[in-house]
Amino acid sequence: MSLLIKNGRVITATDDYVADVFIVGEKIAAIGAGLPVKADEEIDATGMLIFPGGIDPHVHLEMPFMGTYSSDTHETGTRAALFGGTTTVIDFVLQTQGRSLHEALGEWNKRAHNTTFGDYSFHMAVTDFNETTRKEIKEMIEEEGITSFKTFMAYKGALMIDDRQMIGLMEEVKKQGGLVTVHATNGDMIDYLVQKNREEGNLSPLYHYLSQPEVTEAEASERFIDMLDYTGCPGYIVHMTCEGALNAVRNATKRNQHLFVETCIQYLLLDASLYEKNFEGAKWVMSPPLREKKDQKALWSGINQGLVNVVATDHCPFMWEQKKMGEKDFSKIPNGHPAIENRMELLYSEGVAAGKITLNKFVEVACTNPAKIFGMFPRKGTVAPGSDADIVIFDPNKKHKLSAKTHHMNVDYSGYEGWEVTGKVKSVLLRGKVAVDNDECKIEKGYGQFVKREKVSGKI
Ligand code: DUC
Ligand code: ZN
Ligand code: ZN
Repeated sequence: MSLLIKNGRVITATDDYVADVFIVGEKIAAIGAGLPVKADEEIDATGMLIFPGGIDPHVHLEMPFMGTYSSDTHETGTRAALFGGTTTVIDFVLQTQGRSLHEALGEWNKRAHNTTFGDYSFHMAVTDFNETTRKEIKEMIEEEGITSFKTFMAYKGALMIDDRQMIGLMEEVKKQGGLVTVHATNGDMIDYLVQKNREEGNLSPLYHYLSQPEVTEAEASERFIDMLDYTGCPGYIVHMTCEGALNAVRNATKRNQHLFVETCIQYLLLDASLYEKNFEGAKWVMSPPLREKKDQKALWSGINQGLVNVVATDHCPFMWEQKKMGEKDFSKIPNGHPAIENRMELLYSEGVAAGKITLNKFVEVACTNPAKIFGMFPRKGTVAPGSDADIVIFDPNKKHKLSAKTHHMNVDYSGYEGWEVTGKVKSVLLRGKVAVDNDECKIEKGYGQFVKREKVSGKI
């Protein structure tokens, strides 16, 4: 089966030109102006942008968390992702404390195998680092193609590891050719502030925000970066939200550290004033919380300065009934926010169309860098001969509104209800197949494949 996408404006992290893209089977076979080829099917992409399928390296699908499960499964989440131009996601396997990494992987494999629409991979979240876990790191990397290991410096008593375990894990991961990723906030400080607010009867969503001040993130980020420097392990800080944490990264650049930084679309666009809406603020209860306008500015600058490498989502949706578990106590509101479907269009609209970042930067942070950092490049993350034909055909001028009434995520509200965005996904190809076309899904559940990843170099 072959397909010719004619006359689109091809955007990669470095290039911008009008050409035809010729696809044979699952791969891109050739790119050039007026390609003299005959294909089984043709798509006219005149006036459209052609960019690589988005890669969201931070999603939680059917995640057991805070006494419930995130409401998008691997099936519904990867399908919604495709509608929004994201063709590959990286979900998190969570080790249960006292159990092995293999046991956890077995559970997640059962959930994702033959159920996904889009391609996917896993990070392994290490919540209990001990001698058994140490031995499993090499097997995860070499046999399973899972090369990134997530750690939590917060969620005390559930997911958090201490600095002793962190150093041990970094040493082992470095030795085996992987990457340590981190939720970098100070778990003990947050625990203290949460308890204090509860005792004082401060129970509304606003106190979720006030229990995680900027210093809790800046301190943990700096500590993580120092431990990385000491061990020489490559690292990646997930969902960075604030100026204080970014300043710690700036210092690391002076030491030429192998450090990558991710922010999420919500931290670029939304701010903490949303927590003043009484219980409606629960829609944006996530950790870390939304911050201030000055932090948004710092993050956009960080993207342009190359300090922030990736824009992801931390997609972790909960139905409104689930959010209501914390109606009387903010600390019981399941943490998380839906965005897997909205990331690419929001970043294009508020980033590129609004003049904050270039088209090339958009592709770099949403597609290419996640592929490079996590060992999937050049198979994923670019439009080039030999790469998987994961392609978005995008109408840059079409305006539309985001709403829970029209989105495909399995969640009954939108964090962006009524937002008008410029630019819309028209069609999406996944490994050569049209997966979405004009708001219709064209593939079946189970088409998505697990992506085994390469060892990481710590450089991009
Ligand atoms: N933060 C969230 O808001 N949800 C899932 C996990 C996390 O770290
Ligand atoms: Zn986190
Ligand atoms: Zn997360």
